[in-house]
Amino acid sequence: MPKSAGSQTLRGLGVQQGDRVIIYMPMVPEAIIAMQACARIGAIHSVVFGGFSALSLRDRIEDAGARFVITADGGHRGGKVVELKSATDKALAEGAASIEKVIVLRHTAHDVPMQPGRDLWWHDVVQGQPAHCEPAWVDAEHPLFLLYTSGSTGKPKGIQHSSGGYLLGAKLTSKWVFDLKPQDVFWCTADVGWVTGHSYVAYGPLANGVTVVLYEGAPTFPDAGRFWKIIQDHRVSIFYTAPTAIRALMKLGDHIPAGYDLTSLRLLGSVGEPINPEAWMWYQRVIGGGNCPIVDTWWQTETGAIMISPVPGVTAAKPGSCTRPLPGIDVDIVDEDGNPVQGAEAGGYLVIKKPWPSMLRTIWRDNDRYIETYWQRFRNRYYVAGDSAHRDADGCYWIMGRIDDVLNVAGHRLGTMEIESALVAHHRVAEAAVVGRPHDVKGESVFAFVVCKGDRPTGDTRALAEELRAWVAEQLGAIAKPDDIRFADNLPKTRSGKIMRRLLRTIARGDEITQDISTLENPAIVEQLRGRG
Ligand code: 7RM
Repeated sequence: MPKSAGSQTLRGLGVQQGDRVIIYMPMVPEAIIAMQACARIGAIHSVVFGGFSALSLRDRIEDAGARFVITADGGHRGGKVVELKSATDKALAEGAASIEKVIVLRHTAHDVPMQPGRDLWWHDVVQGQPAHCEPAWVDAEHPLFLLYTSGSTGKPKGIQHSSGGYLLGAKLTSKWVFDLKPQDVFWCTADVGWVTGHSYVAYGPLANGVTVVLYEGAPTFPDAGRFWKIIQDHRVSIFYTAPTAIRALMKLGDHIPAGYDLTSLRLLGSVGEPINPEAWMWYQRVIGGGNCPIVDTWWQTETGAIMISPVPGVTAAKPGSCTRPLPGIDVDIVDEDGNPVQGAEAGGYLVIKKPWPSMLRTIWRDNDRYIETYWQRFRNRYYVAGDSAHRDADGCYWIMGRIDDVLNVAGHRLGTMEIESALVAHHRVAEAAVVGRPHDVKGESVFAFVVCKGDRPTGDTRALAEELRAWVAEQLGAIAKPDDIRFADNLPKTRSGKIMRRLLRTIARGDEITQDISTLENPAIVEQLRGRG
Protein backbone atom coordinates (compact mmCIF):
# COMPACT_ATOMS: atom_id res chain seq x y z
CA MET A 1 0.00 0.00 0.00
CA PRO A 2 1.44 3.40 -0.87
CA LYS A 3 2.26 5.43 2.19
CA SER A 4 0.13 8.33 1.05
CA ALA A 5 -3.01 6.21 1.16
CA GLY A 6 -2.45 5.99 4.92
CA SER A 7 -2.33 9.75 5.37
CA GLN A 8 -5.33 10.26 3.09
CA THR A 9 -7.20 7.69 5.15
CA LEU A 10 -6.50 9.55 8.36
CA ARG A 11 -7.52 12.84 6.79
CA GLY A 12 -10.71 11.24 5.56
CA LEU A 13 -11.50 10.10 9.08
CA GLY A 14 -11.17 13.66 10.32
CA VAL A 15 -7.68 13.64 11.77
CA GLN A 16 -6.58 17.27 11.88
CA GLN A 17 -3.21 18.91 12.06
CA GLY A 18 -2.09 18.91 15.71
CA ASP A 19 -4.39 16.03 16.75
CA ARG A 20 -2.75 13.29 18.80
CA VAL A 21 -2.88 9.77 17.42
CA ILE A 22 -1.84 6.83 19.58
CA ILE A 23 -0.11 3.97 17.77
CA TYR A 24 -0.17 0.67 19.68
CA MET A 25 1.08 -1.88 17.20
CA PRO A 26 3.41 -4.81 16.65
CA MET A 27 6.64 -4.48 14.64
CA VAL A 28 5.01 -4.50 11.22
CA PRO A 29 5.46 -2.13 8.26
CA GLU A 30 2.03 -0.67 9.01
CA ALA A 31 3.37 0.72 12.29
CA ILE A 32 5.82 2.88 10.34
CA ILE A 33 3.19 3.67 7.71
CA ALA A 34 0.94 4.91 10.53
CA MET A 35 3.71 7.06 12.03
CA GLN A 36 4.64 8.63 8.72
CA ALA A 37 0.98 9.05 7.73
CA CYS A 38 0.56 11.19 10.84
CA ALA A 39 3.71 13.13 10.05
CA ARG A 40 2.52 13.87 6.53
CA ILE A 41 -0.68 15.53 7.70
CA GLY A 42 0.80 17.25 10.76
CA ALA A 43 -0.88 14.98 13.29
CA ILE A 44 1.21 14.20 16.37
CA HIS A 45 1.84 10.50 16.89
CA SER A 46 2.55 8.87 20.18
CA VAL A 47 3.66 5.28 19.87
CA VAL A 48 2.96 3.14 22.93
CA PHE A 49 5.13 0.04 23.17
CA GLY A 50 3.03 -3.10 22.61
CA GLY A 51 4.46 -4.61 25.79
CA PHE A 52 2.82 -1.94 27.92
CA SER A 53 -0.41 -2.78 29.70
CA ALA A 54 -3.93 -1.54 29.01
CA LEU A 55 -3.68 0.80 31.98
CA SER A 56 -0.40 2.31 30.78
CA LEU A 57 -2.04 2.77 27.40
CA ARG A 58 -5.02 4.51 29.01
CA ASP A 59 -2.75 6.87 31.00
CA ARG A 60 -0.86 7.87 27.87
CA ILE A 61 -4.04 8.40 25.86
CA GLU A 62 -5.38 10.62 28.62
CA ASP A 63 -2.22 12.64 29.05
CA ALA A 64 -1.91 13.15 25.30
CA GLY A 65 -5.63 13.90 24.89
CA ALA A 66 -5.64 11.67 21.82
CA ARG A 67 -8.66 11.35 19.50
CA PHE A 68 -7.53 8.23 17.64
CA VAL A 69 -5.86 4.91 18.32
CA ILE A 70 -4.25 2.80 15.62
CA THR A 71 -3.72 -0.76 16.77
CA ALA A 72 -3.86 -4.36 15.54
CA ASP A 73 -5.84 -7.41 16.56
CA GLY A 74 -2.60 -8.70 18.06
CA GLY A 75 1.11 -9.23 17.65
CA HIS A 76 3.41 -12.25 17.65
CA ARG A 77 6.03 -12.88 20.29
CA GLY A 78 7.75 -16.12 21.17
CA GLY A 79 5.02 -18.23 19.61
CA LYS A 80 2.29 -16.42 21.54
CA VAL A 81 -0.21 -13.76 20.58
CA VAL A 82 0.13 -10.34 22.21
CA GLU A 83 -3.43 -9.13 22.74
CA LEU A 84 -3.33 -5.56 21.50
CA LYS A 85 -6.98 -5.04 20.60
CA SER A 86 -8.32 -6.44 23.83
CA ALA A 87 -5.85 -4.28 25.78
CA THR A 88 -7.09 -1.27 23.79
CA ASP A 89 -10.69 -2.20 24.63
CA LYS A 90 -9.78 -2.40 28.29
CA ALA A 91 -7.99 0.96 28.19
CA LEU A 92 -11.06 2.55 26.63
CA ALA A 93 -13.41 0.86 29.07
CA GLU A 94 -11.48 2.33 31.99
CA GLY A 95 -11.23 5.93 30.78
CA ALA A 96 -9.56 7.43 27.73
CA ALA A 97 -12.81 9.21 26.91
CA SER A 98 -11.15 11.45 24.31
CA ILE A 99 -10.86 8.56 21.83
CA GLU A 100 -13.32 8.72 18.95
CA LYS A 101 -12.07 6.03 16.57
CA VAL A 102 -9.94 2.92 16.76
CA ILE A 103 -8.33 1.67 13.56
CA VAL A 104 -7.47 -2.02 13.75
CA LEU A 105 -4.98 -3.80 11.53
CA ARG A 106 -5.79 -7.46 10.91
CA HIS A 107 -2.53 -9.21 11.61
CA THR A 108 -2.80 -12.28 13.83
CA ALA A 109 -6.30 -12.84 12.43
CA HIS A 110 -7.70 -14.22 15.67
CA ASP A 111 -11.22 -13.14 16.61
CA VAL A 112 -11.53 -9.75 18.24
CA PRO A 113 -14.75 -7.91 19.00
CA MET A 114 -15.28 -4.69 17.04
CA GLN A 115 -17.39 -1.94 18.57
CA PRO A 116 -19.69 -0.54 15.86
CA GLY A 117 -19.24 3.17 15.27
CA ARG A 118 -15.91 3.25 17.08
CA ASP A 119 -13.75 0.46 15.69
CA LEU A 120 -12.72 0.32 12.04
CA TRP A 121 -10.68 -2.25 10.17
CA TRP A 122 -7.54 -0.83 8.58
CA HIS A 123 -8.20 -2.77 5.34
CA ASP A 124 -11.66 -1.23 5.08
CA VAL A 125 -10.68 2.38 5.65
CA VAL A 126 -7.75 2.36 3.23
CA GLN A 127 -9.98 0.99 0.45
CA GLY A 128 -10.09 3.30 -2.55
CA GLN A 129 -7.83 5.98 -1.06
CA PRO A 130 -5.77 7.90 -3.63
CA ALA A 131 -2.07 7.15 -3.84
CA HIS A 132 -1.15 10.79 -3.37
CA CYS A 133 -1.69 12.90 -0.30
CA GLU A 134 -0.74 16.54 -0.33
CA PRO A 135 1.46 17.02 2.74
CA ALA A 136 0.58 19.55 5.39
CA TRP A 137 3.21 22.29 5.41
CA VAL A 138 4.09 22.76 9.02
CA ASP A 139 6.52 25.00 10.86
CA ALA A 140 9.85 23.35 11.77
CA GLU A 141 8.83 23.59 15.43
CA HIS A 142 5.49 21.87 14.92
CA PRO A 143 5.43 18.78 17.17
CA LEU A 144 6.21 15.61 15.23
CA PHE A 145 5.61 13.17 18.06
CA LEU A 146 5.30 12.58 21.76
CA LEU A 147 7.04 9.64 23.31
CA TYR A 148 6.37 8.77 26.93
CA THR A 149 9.39 7.91 29.00
CA SER A 150 10.05 7.18 32.64
CA GLY A 151 11.56 9.63 35.04
CA SER A 152 11.87 10.00 38.77
CA THR A 153 8.17 10.41 39.49
CA GLY A 154 5.33 7.91 39.21
CA LYS A 155 4.08 9.48 36.00
CA PRO A 156 5.82 9.06 32.64
CA LYS A 157 6.53 12.26 30.76
CA GLY A 158 5.48 12.99 27.19
CA ILE A 159 8.73 13.96 25.53
CA GLN A 160 7.85 16.35 22.71
CA HIS A 161 9.94 16.36 19.54
CA SER A 162 9.86 18.80 16.65
CA SER A 163 9.30 18.24 12.92
CA GLY A 164 12.39 19.99 11.56
CA GLY A 165 15.15 19.54 14.12
CA TYR A 166 14.26 16.00 15.02
CA LEU A 167 14.30 14.74 11.45
CA LEU A 168 17.55 16.57 10.76
CA GLY A 169 19.14 14.91 13.81
CA ALA A 170 17.82 11.46 12.95
CA LYS A 171 18.88 11.73 9.32
CA LEU A 172 22.33 13.20 9.84
CA THR A 173 23.36 10.96 12.73
CA SER A 174 22.20 7.89 10.78
CA LYS A 175 24.45 8.94 7.94
CA TRP A 176 27.47 9.85 10.05
CA VAL A 177 27.43 7.12 12.67
CA PHE A 178 26.38 4.25 10.42
CA ASP A 179 28.23 5.51 7.37
CA LEU A 180 25.16 4.77 5.25
CA LYS A 181 25.54 3.88 1.59
CA PRO A 182 22.61 3.43 -0.80
CA GLN A 183 23.10 -0.34 -1.04
CA ASP A 184 23.11 -0.88 2.73
CA VAL A 185 20.62 -3.15 4.48
CA PHE A 186 20.18 -1.69 7.93
CA TRP A 187 18.73 -3.64 10.84
CA CYS A 188 18.02 -1.97 14.15
CA THR A 189 16.32 -4.46 16.45
CA ALA A 190 14.56 -1.85 18.61
CA ASP A 191 10.78 -1.79 18.76
CA VAL A 192 9.14 1.35 17.35
CA GLY A 193 7.69 1.82 20.84
CA TRP A 194 11.10 3.10 22.00
CA VAL A 195 13.00 6.11 20.78
CA THR A 196 15.60 3.94 19.06
CA GLY A 197 12.83 2.49 16.92
CA HIS A 198 11.74 6.02 16.03
CA SER A 199 15.11 7.49 15.08
CA TYR A 200 16.83 4.40 13.65
CA VAL A 201 13.95 2.34 12.24
CA ALA A 202 11.12 4.68 11.26
CA TYR A 203 12.92 7.93 10.41
CA GLY A 204 16.72 8.18 10.11
CA PRO A 205 17.72 5.34 7.76
CA LEU A 206 14.62 5.74 5.58
CA ALA A 207 15.26 9.48 5.27
CA ASN A 208 18.63 8.46 3.82
CA GLY A 209 16.99 6.10 1.34
CA VAL A 210 18.42 2.96 2.90
CA THR A 211 16.63 -0.40 3.13
CA VAL A 212 15.62 -1.38 6.65
CA VAL A 213 14.79 -4.77 8.09
CA LEU A 214 11.84 -5.04 10.46
CA TYR A 215 11.51 -8.03 12.72
CA GLU A 216 8.52 -8.93 14.83
CA GLY A 217 9.25 -11.46 17.53
CA ALA A 218 11.72 -12.59 20.16
CA PRO A 219 15.48 -12.93 19.51
CA THR A 220 15.48 -16.65 20.28
CA PHE A 221 12.23 -17.86 18.74
CA PRO A 222 11.70 -20.31 17.11
CA ASP A 223 15.36 -21.01 17.89
CA ALA A 224 18.52 -19.36 19.15
CA GLY A 225 19.77 -18.67 15.62
CA ARG A 226 16.90 -16.36 14.68
CA PHE A 227 18.89 -13.10 14.57
CA TRP A 228 21.80 -14.64 12.68
CA LYS A 229 19.48 -16.26 10.16
CA ILE A 230 17.83 -12.89 9.47
CA ILE A 231 21.24 -11.30 8.91
CA GLN A 232 22.21 -14.15 6.57
CA ASP A 233 18.94 -14.27 4.62
CA HIS A 234 18.61 -10.53 4.12
CA ARG A 235 22.31 -9.80 3.68
CA VAL A 236 22.19 -7.26 6.52
CA SER A 237 25.18 -4.92 6.33
CA ILE A 238 24.62 -2.83 9.47
CA PHE A 239 23.30 -4.34 12.69
CA TYR A 240 22.29 -2.17 15.66
CA THR A 241 21.17 -3.75 18.92
CA ALA A 242 21.38 -3.51 22.72
CA PRO A 243 24.02 -4.96 25.05
CA THR A 244 21.36 -7.01 26.86
CA ALA A 245 20.59 -8.85 23.61
CA ILE A 246 24.29 -9.33 22.90
CA ARG A 247 24.86 -10.81 26.38
CA ALA A 248 21.83 -13.09 26.11
CA LEU A 249 22.96 -14.39 22.71
CA MET A 250 26.58 -14.68 23.84
CA LYS A 251 25.50 -16.97 26.67
CA LEU A 252 24.04 -19.44 24.19
CA GLY A 253 27.48 -20.18 22.77
CA ASP A 254 29.61 -19.34 19.73
CA HIS A 255 28.46 -22.41 17.82
CA ILE A 256 25.07 -20.82 17.11
CA PRO A 257 26.22 -17.76 15.10
CA ALA A 258 28.97 -19.96 13.62
CA GLY A 259 26.21 -21.85 11.77
CA TYR A 260 25.29 -18.78 9.71
CA ASP A 261 26.93 -16.68 7.04
CA LEU A 262 27.39 -13.26 8.62
CA THR A 263 29.86 -11.96 6.06
CA SER A 264 27.39 -9.34 4.77
CA LEU A 265 27.96 -7.35 8.00
CA ARG A 266 30.28 -4.37 7.80
CA LEU A 267 29.32 -2.31 10.85
CA LEU A 268 27.88 -3.08 14.29
CA GLY A 269 26.16 -0.77 16.74
CA SER A 270 25.24 -0.83 20.42
CA VAL A 271 22.73 1.30 22.31
CA GLY A 272 20.72 1.57 25.49
CA GLU A 273 23.16 0.89 28.30
CA PRO A 274 26.87 0.62 28.86
CA ILE A 275 28.35 -2.37 27.03
CA ASN A 276 30.71 -4.41 29.13
CA PRO A 277 34.08 -5.08 27.47
CA GLU A 278 33.48 -8.85 27.41
CA ALA A 279 30.27 -8.46 25.39
CA TRP A 280 31.99 -5.85 23.18
CA MET A 281 34.84 -8.24 22.36
CA TRP A 282 32.46 -11.10 21.63
CA TYR A 283 30.32 -8.89 19.39
CA GLN A 284 33.41 -7.81 17.48
CA ARG A 285 35.00 -11.25 17.16
CA VAL A 286 32.07 -13.64 16.76
CA ILE A 287 29.42 -11.50 15.05
CA GLY A 288 31.69 -9.04 13.26
CA GLY A 289 34.21 -11.70 12.28
CA GLY A 290 36.93 -9.43 13.66
CA ASN A 291 36.57 -6.86 10.91
CA CYS A 292 33.54 -4.69 11.65
CA PRO A 293 33.86 -1.42 13.53
CA ILE A 294 31.56 -1.14 16.56
CA VAL A 295 29.76 2.10 17.30
CA ASP A 296 28.71 2.41 20.95
CA THR A 297 26.11 5.16 20.75
CA TRP A 298 25.05 7.21 23.77
CA TRP A 299 21.82 9.16 23.57
CA GLN A 300 18.35 9.39 25.13
CA THR A 301 14.67 9.71 24.32
CA GLU A 302 15.16 13.38 25.11
CA THR A 303 18.13 13.95 22.81
CA GLY A 304 16.23 12.47 19.84
CA ALA A 305 19.41 11.33 18.14
CA ILE A 306 22.85 9.93 18.88
CA MET A 307 25.05 12.41 20.79
CA ILE A 308 28.23 10.58 21.75
CA SER A 309 29.58 7.87 19.47
CA PRO A 310 32.58 6.85 17.44
CA VAL A 311 32.43 7.84 13.78
CA PRO A 312 33.57 4.80 11.79
CA GLY A 313 36.84 5.34 10.02
CA VAL A 314 37.53 8.43 12.12
CA THR A 315 37.38 7.55 15.81
CA ALA A 316 39.48 4.78 17.30
CA ALA A 317 37.20 2.44 19.25
CA LYS A 318 37.58 1.64 22.94
CA PRO A 319 35.56 -1.26 24.35
CA GLY A 320 33.15 0.11 26.96
CA SER A 321 33.41 3.78 26.00
CA CYS A 322 31.04 5.64 23.68
CA THR A 323 34.14 7.76 22.87
CA ARG A 324 33.48 11.35 21.76
CA PRO A 325 30.58 13.73 21.12
CA LEU A 326 29.50 14.08 17.50
CA PRO A 327 30.38 17.32 15.69
CA GLY A 328 28.37 20.23 17.06
CA ILE A 329 27.47 18.48 20.31
CA ASP A 330 28.95 20.28 23.31
CA VAL A 331 29.17 17.75 26.12
CA ASP A 332 30.88 18.19 29.47
CA ILE A 333 31.11 16.68 32.92
CA VAL A 334 30.45 18.93 35.90
CA ASP A 335 30.66 18.58 39.67
CA GLU A 336 27.94 19.20 42.29
CA ASP A 337 28.29 22.95 41.81
CA GLY A 338 28.13 22.83 38.04
CA ASN A 339 31.84 23.44 37.51
CA PRO A 340 33.53 21.40 34.80
CA VAL A 341 35.60 18.64 36.35
CA GLN A 342 39.29 19.05 35.66
CA GLY A 343 41.80 16.45 34.69
CA ALA A 344 41.57 12.96 33.36
CA GLU A 345 39.56 10.31 35.13
CA ALA A 346 37.38 12.85 36.97
CA GLY A 347 33.70 12.00 37.09
CA GLY A 348 30.44 13.84 37.62
CA TYR A 349 27.18 14.83 35.96
CA LEU A 350 26.92 14.51 32.19
CA VAL A 351 25.63 17.80 30.76
CA ILE A 352 25.11 19.28 27.30
CA LYS A 353 26.06 22.91 27.10
CA LYS A 354 24.57 24.06 23.82
CA PRO A 355 21.25 23.32 22.14
CA TRP A 356 21.18 20.79 19.30
CA PRO A 357 18.61 20.31 16.52
CA SER A 358 16.91 17.13 17.74
CA MET A 359 16.61 18.09 21.41
CA LEU A 360 13.25 17.69 23.11
CA ARG A 361 11.22 20.87 23.01
CA THR A 362 9.25 20.39 26.21
CA ILE A 363 7.27 17.85 28.20
CA TRP A 364 3.79 17.70 26.75
CA ARG A 365 1.50 20.00 28.73
CA ASP A 366 4.02 20.35 31.54
CA ASN A 367 6.68 22.88 30.70
CA ASP A 368 7.42 23.48 34.39
CA ARG A 369 8.37 19.86 34.81
CA TYR A 370 10.53 20.12 31.69
CA ILE A 371 12.50 23.02 33.16
CA GLU A 372 12.73 21.43 36.57
CA THR A 373 13.83 18.03 35.28
CA TYR A 374 16.42 19.03 32.72
CA TRP A 375 17.56 22.55 33.51
CA GLN A 376 17.18 23.68 37.09
CA ARG A 377 19.91 21.56 38.65
CA PHE A 378 22.59 23.93 37.40
CA ARG A 379 20.59 27.17 37.27
CA ASN A 380 19.41 26.65 33.69
CA ARG A 381 22.94 26.73 32.31
CA TYR A 382 23.08 23.19 30.94
CA TYR A 383 20.87 20.34 29.86
CA VAL A 384 21.26 17.71 32.57
CA ALA A 385 21.13 14.23 31.07
CA GLY A 386 20.58 12.36 34.34
CA ASP A 387 23.63 10.15 33.79
CA SER A 388 26.95 10.16 35.58
CA ALA A 389 30.07 9.79 33.49
CA HIS A 390 33.78 10.27 33.40
CA ARG A 391 36.19 11.29 30.71
CA ASP A 392 39.57 9.67 30.26
CA ALA A 393 42.92 11.15 29.29
CA ASP A 394 42.05 10.75 25.58
CA GLY A 395 38.85 12.74 26.00
CA CYS A 396 36.68 9.64 25.69
CA TYR A 397 33.44 9.40 27.69
CA TRP A 398 32.50 6.46 29.92
CA ILE A 399 28.86 6.41 31.01
CA MET A 400 28.49 5.16 34.59
CA GLY A 401 24.69 5.02 34.89
CA ARG A 402 21.69 7.01 36.03
CA ILE A 403 21.82 9.43 38.91
CA ASP A 404 18.05 9.53 39.31
CA ASP A 405 15.56 6.81 40.21
CA VAL A 406 15.46 5.38 36.74
CA LEU A 407 16.32 1.74 36.11
CA ASN A 408 17.62 0.30 32.87
CA VAL A 409 16.26 -3.22 32.66
CA ALA A 410 17.22 -5.04 29.47
CA GLY A 411 17.66 -1.67 27.78
CA HIS A 412 14.18 -0.54 28.87
CA ARG A 413 13.85 2.58 30.91
CA LEU A 414 11.70 2.12 34.02
CA GLY A 415 10.98 4.50 36.87
CA THR A 416 11.25 3.02 40.35
CA MET A 417 8.38 5.27 41.46
CA GLU A 418 6.10 3.93 38.74
CA ILE A 419 6.65 0.39 40.00
CA GLU A 420 6.21 1.52 43.60
CA SER A 421 2.91 3.22 42.73
CA ALA A 422 1.76 0.05 40.99
CA LEU A 423 2.66 -2.06 44.03
CA VAL A 424 0.90 0.17 46.57
CA ALA A 425 -2.22 0.12 44.42
CA HIS A 426 -2.56 -3.56 45.41
CA HIS A 427 -4.94 -4.08 48.34
CA ARG A 428 -2.40 -6.01 50.42
CA VAL A 429 0.44 -3.50 50.07
CA ALA A 430 1.02 -0.59 52.45
CA GLU A 431 4.38 0.61 51.24
CA ALA A 432 6.98 -0.37 48.68
CA ALA A 433 10.48 0.62 47.64
CA VAL A 434 12.00 -0.47 44.37
CA VAL A 435 15.69 -0.50 43.53
CA GLY A 436 17.85 -1.97 40.79
CA ARG A 437 20.16 -4.90 41.25
CA PRO A 438 22.95 -5.78 38.80
CA HIS A 439 21.98 -8.62 36.46
CA ASP A 440 24.38 -10.38 34.11
CA VAL A 441 22.07 -10.39 31.09
CA LYS A 442 19.53 -7.63 31.72
CA GLY A 443 22.07 -5.17 33.08
CA GLU A 444 19.74 -4.43 35.95
CA SER A 445 16.77 -6.23 37.46
CA VAL A 446 13.88 -4.94 39.56
CA PHE A 447 14.10 -5.62 43.31
CA ALA A 448 11.08 -4.65 45.44
CA PHE A 449 10.89 -4.30 49.20
CA VAL A 450 7.28 -4.54 50.27
CA VAL A 451 5.49 -3.71 53.53
CA CYS A 452 2.08 -5.33 53.73
CA LYS A 453 -0.99 -4.02 55.48
CA GLY A 454 -1.39 -5.84 58.79
CA ASP A 455 1.18 -8.46 59.68
CA ARG A 456 4.22 -9.22 57.60
CA PRO A 457 3.61 -12.38 55.57
CA THR A 458 5.90 -15.14 56.79
CA GLY A 459 6.49 -18.75 55.84
CA ASP A 460 5.89 -19.47 52.18
CA THR A 461 5.40 -16.06 50.59
CA ARG A 462 5.79 -17.28 47.02
CA ALA A 463 2.10 -17.15 46.14
CA LEU A 464 1.77 -13.57 47.33
CA ALA A 465 4.98 -12.56 45.56
CA GLU A 466 3.64 -14.12 42.36
CA GLU A 467 0.35 -12.28 42.79
CA LEU A 468 2.20 -8.98 43.15
CA ARG A 469 4.33 -9.70 40.10
CA ALA A 470 1.24 -10.41 38.02
CA TRP A 471 -0.32 -7.25 39.42
CA VAL A 472 2.64 -5.12 38.33
CA ALA A 473 2.48 -6.70 34.88
CA GLU A 474 -1.18 -5.79 34.66
CA GLN A 475 -0.62 -2.23 35.85
CA LEU A 476 2.47 -1.43 33.82
CA GLY A 477 3.51 -4.30 31.57
CA ALA A 478 5.54 -7.48 31.91
CA ILE A 479 8.87 -5.68 31.59
CA ALA A 480 8.30 -3.97 34.95
CA LYS A 481 7.75 -7.20 36.93
CA PRO A 482 10.08 -7.42 39.94
CA ASP A 483 12.51 -10.35 39.83
CA ASP A 484 12.82 -10.22 43.61
CA ILE A 485 10.25 -9.27 46.21
CA ARG A 486 11.18 -9.15 49.87
CA PHE A 487 8.63 -8.56 52.61
CA ALA A 488 9.47 -6.51 55.69
CA ASP A 489 7.73 -4.86 58.65
CA ASN A 490 9.13 -1.47 57.70
CA LEU A 491 11.33 0.31 55.23
CA PRO A 492 14.54 1.92 56.41
CA LYS A 493 14.01 5.66 56.70
CA THR A 494 15.98 8.69 57.75
CA ARG A 495 14.63 10.94 60.51
CA SER A 496 13.08 13.16 57.87
CA GLY A 497 11.18 10.15 56.59
CA LYS A 498 13.15 9.56 53.40
CA ILE A 499 13.59 5.97 52.34
CA MET A 500 17.29 5.05 52.48
CA ARG A 501 17.56 3.86 48.92
CA ARG A 502 21.29 3.53 48.92
CA LEU A 503 21.00 1.11 51.82
CA LEU A 504 18.30 -0.82 49.98
CA ARG A 505 20.51 -1.05 46.89
CA THR A 506 23.34 -2.43 49.01
CA ILE A 507 20.98 -4.97 50.54
CA ALA A 508 19.55 -5.96 47.16
CA ARG A 509 23.06 -6.67 45.89
CA GLY A 510 23.79 -8.69 48.99
CA ASP A 511 26.81 -6.46 49.65
CA GLU A 512 28.25 -5.59 53.01
CA ILE A 513 26.66 -2.50 54.54
CA THR A 514 29.16 0.30 54.90
CA GLN A 515 26.87 3.29 55.17
CA ASP A 516 25.85 4.85 58.47
CA ILE A 517 22.67 3.24 59.75
CA SER A 518 22.78 4.79 63.21
CA THR A 519 19.86 7.07 62.39
CA LEU A 520 17.57 4.13 61.70
CA GLU A 521 14.56 3.92 63.96
CA ASN A 522 14.54 0.17 63.99
CA PRO A 523 18.01 -1.23 63.26
CA ALA A 524 16.71 -4.79 63.51
CA ILE A 525 14.89 -4.11 60.26
CA VAL A 526 18.17 -4.43 58.41
CA GLU A 527 18.44 -8.14 59.17
CA GLN A 528 14.85 -8.61 58.03
CA LEU A 529 15.46 -6.67 54.82
CA ARG A 530 18.45 -8.88 54.17
CA GLY A 531 16.06 -11.80 54.26
CA ARG A 532 17.43 -13.18 57.51
CA GLY A 533 14.92 -11.84 60.00
C1 7RM B 1 18.58 5.46 23.29
C2 7RM B 1 18.03 5.15 24.66
C3 7RM B 1 18.48 6.63 27.91
C4 7RM B 1 19.47 6.16 28.95
C5 7RM B 1 20.67 7.07 29.07
C6 7RM B 1 21.71 6.11 29.61
C7 7RM B 1 21.40 4.81 28.89
C8 7RM B 1 21.77 4.77 26.38
C9 7RM B 1 23.87 4.23 26.25
C10 7RM B 1 23.52 4.33 27.62
C11 7RM B 1 25.68 3.80 28.22
C12 7RM B 1 25.23 3.88 25.93
N1 7RM B 1 17.14 6.06 25.15
N2 7RM B 1 22.20 4.66 27.66
N3 7RM B 1 22.76 4.50 25.52
N4 7RM B 1 24.43 4.13 28.60
N5 7RM B 1 26.10 3.68 26.95
N6 7RM B 1 25.65 3.74 24.66
O1 7RM B 1 18.36 4.18 25.24
O2 7RM B 1 15.75 7.19 26.85
O3 7RM B 1 15.52 4.80 26.62
O4 7RM B 1 17.46 5.67 27.70
O5 7RM B 1 20.02 4.89 28.56
O6 7RM B 1 21.54 5.93 30.99
O7 7RM B 1 20.39 8.15 29.93
S1 7RM B 1 16.39 5.94 26.59
